[in-house]
Amino acid sequence: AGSLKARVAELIPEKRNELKEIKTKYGNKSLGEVTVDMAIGGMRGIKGLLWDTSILDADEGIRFRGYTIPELQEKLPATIEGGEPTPEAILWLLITGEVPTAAQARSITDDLSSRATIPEFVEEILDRCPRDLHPMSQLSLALNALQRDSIFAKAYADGINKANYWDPTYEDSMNVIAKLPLIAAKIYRNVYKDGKMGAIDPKADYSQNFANLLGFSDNQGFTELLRLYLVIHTDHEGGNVSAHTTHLVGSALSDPYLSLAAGLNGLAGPLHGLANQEVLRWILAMNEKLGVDHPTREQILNYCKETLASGRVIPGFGHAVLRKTDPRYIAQREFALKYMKDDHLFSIVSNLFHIVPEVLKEQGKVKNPYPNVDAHSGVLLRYYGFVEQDYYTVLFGVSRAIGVLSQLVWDRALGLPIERPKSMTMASIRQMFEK
Ligand code: FCX
Repeated sequence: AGSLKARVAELIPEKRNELKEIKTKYGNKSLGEVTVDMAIGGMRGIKGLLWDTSILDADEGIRFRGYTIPELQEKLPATIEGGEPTPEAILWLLITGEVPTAAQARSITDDLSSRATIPEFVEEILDRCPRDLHPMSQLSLALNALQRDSIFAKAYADGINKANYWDPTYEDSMNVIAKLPLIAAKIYRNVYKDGKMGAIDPKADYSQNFANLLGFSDNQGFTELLRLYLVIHTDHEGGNVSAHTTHLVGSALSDPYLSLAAGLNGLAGPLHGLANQEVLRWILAMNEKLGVDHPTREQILNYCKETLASGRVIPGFGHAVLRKTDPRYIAQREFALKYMKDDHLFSIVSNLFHIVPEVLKEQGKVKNPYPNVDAHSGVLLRYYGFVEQDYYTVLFGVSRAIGVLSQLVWDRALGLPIERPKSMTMASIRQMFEK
């Protein structure tokens, strides 16, 4: 099986030509009008980014290099016969655009295992963190500390030719993806358990190693969930906060360590990746307030209305682009129906699926009242005893790294420039339109 890096090197000339052709043929074509509402409203709807690893259709949901999640589950090689696709397989797909063979996916497993070490000083930094420093803050801290080993930063200091920027970017990106489970698991073991952690097993795949490091090695169902989880959270086109930030910071030629750390700080936002933890927190708070384990639909309806009336959002519902139920939610629902159909928290999530959209539609201002990826994930993790919801967004971050770093390699290979949109003052807006 040819190596992933060799395949990338082969693809770069033709992709560079394809981009040149697009610039020549369509460079001066309009992608649509930019209005004042867009400039004020979070750039909603502005087509102003190039991002090849995935694209999001408002009705259909995400396609990873053209494939839907069911197509990934059908076409990508799995570790368990008939089981979930793996992060190694989607990494190959996202970087090359091609479905890997089982041997090619295996070559990624071996390559990542060979890179999976972290310097002692980074372990010591994590060991010094107070337990109440949020796991996402610790993750970003460790990633910035690892930057000392950036191959890109060193190559740039040594005067690397810009035509070769992609190479050290690839090496740093693979190193980061390989090291994230070690850092993430170290944080988990320090904050929630005894601080002790196992070692990488070269015979096990990425997800099994991650499960082992976390301390969930004897749980087949959890490892299969981790495979599905790590695949579906990788990428969600380029405009979401974590992807856009990684791309933006990388456009200044900050190396993959600094770029991803910035992106993960965005993922730690409650309206973005932190919703991953907020959903389960919200459900447990509802049960606690009602003093029940199985709230009735009536009770759930009233709690939703109270949440909105108090000026808070209902986490796990809505989306800036999607206008239908998130296919990443559906994939998790199918996993739950297969592995935990009688779980009581799953029954609450199912009730929310029926109740919340109606409440949000009635309220009238939410553009997408349907559940997103975060509405389901915590309940699945909790079923397997992974109960520490403050940690859930770290899992999201390990997965998202695979998507955004795959694109970062292409940002450099295609020579995308520093990103610098124009800003306006309120006065300059008024002057534009008031004669
Ligand atoms: N509960 C309550 N109000 C909501 C809401 C929700 N789930 N979703 C949107 N709204 C509100 C917005 O707050 C806004 O109110 P405002 O005009 O008073 O400010 C109004 O509805 C219009 O917002 P809308 O255009 O529909 O949504 P945005 O594009 O502004 O924001 C997110 C999209 C996802 C941020 C929004 O739906 C939200 O806050 N959801 C809850 C948090 C969440 O689940 N985030 C995860 C996002 C995603 F899945 C991911 O991380 O990948």
